Amino acid sequence: MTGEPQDDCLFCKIVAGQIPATIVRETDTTVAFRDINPQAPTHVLVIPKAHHVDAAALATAAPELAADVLRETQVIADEEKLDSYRIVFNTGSGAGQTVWHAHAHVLGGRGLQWPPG
Ligand code: IU
Repeated sequence: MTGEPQDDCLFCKIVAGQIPATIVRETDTTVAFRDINPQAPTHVLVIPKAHHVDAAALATAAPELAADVLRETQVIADEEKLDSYRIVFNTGSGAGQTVWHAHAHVLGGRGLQWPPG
């Protein structure tokens, strides 16, 4: 069920402290940690603690929680002293989503091309 921890979800396991991650910030509702395969000098993932499969499901089921995630991306950008950065929610396998727990990528610290690949 949406919002409930899922036994087979890696990000739910990070939230539960069952698998390691380099956590940079935590709030009552969100966790931010460094991506294990960074695509930029700063590459942090911000996730809701509650399980929602993607950004669309999160925005529909829990818009205030979606706002918490977005707010945290701003805090990360400030803490990482990023003047320019990109917030990405890959949504669906065709867009490159590989982990089915909503997450925002915060990418910065280098020039970023547009359009993305
Ligand atoms: P995607 O948008 O679903 O493709 O992003 C998933 C990201 O999660 C990807 O950048 C992975 O490198 C990252 N990641 C991680 O940081 N830690 C993990 O244990 C796993 C994936 I699994």
